[in-house]
Amino acid sequence: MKSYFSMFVICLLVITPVSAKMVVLFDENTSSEAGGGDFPALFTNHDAGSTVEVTSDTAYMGKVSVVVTTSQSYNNAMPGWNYSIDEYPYLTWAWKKDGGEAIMIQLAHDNAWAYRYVDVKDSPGWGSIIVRDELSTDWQLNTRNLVDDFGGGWNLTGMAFTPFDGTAAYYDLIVLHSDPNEVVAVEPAGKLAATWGQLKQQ
Ligand SMILES: [Ca+2]
Repeated sequence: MKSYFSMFVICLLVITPVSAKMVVLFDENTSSEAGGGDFPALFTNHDAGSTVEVTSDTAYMGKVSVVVTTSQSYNNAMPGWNYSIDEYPYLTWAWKKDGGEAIMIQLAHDNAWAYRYVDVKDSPGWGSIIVRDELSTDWQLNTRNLVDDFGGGWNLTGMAFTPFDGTAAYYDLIVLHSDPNEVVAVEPAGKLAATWGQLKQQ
């Protein structure tokens, strides 16, 4: 009887699916991500000659990240983006800054701008949550509960990368997910690449 019970438990462990939901907005610029394989093309607005490119020079996860030059690039209505924050309340992203004094990411909610995270200071006074008081000059992983920070009942429709100053800002592993304790990263082939616990240790 005991062995039958053990087999039952093992079967449960094998067949129990990962219940968490997630959307990879950007990691390796693959066709399965929210950029459809051309993430930079989502950013149709560019201030002060800002550029958005995928680079293999540095990455938090995998082989590439996205590099953005000053002052900012954005789109409040990216094609196909209408992600319910009630369904995906957690945003995880990695970033680092080369030069300057700040780094920001802005989230468009139902085509409007109001939700922002920044390192160090919000110089324009747009209204931002300050993630940390020191600039992330090396890769820093962030996870925020969007419902806790901004309330629920809205959809993510776009994004802005805002380096402000310095040379450039780098972003990687931008993921919407439903459970901070579940797997949040997959490799392009769909193979599990890292668990949340492993990510936290990096
Ligand atoms: Ca990556």
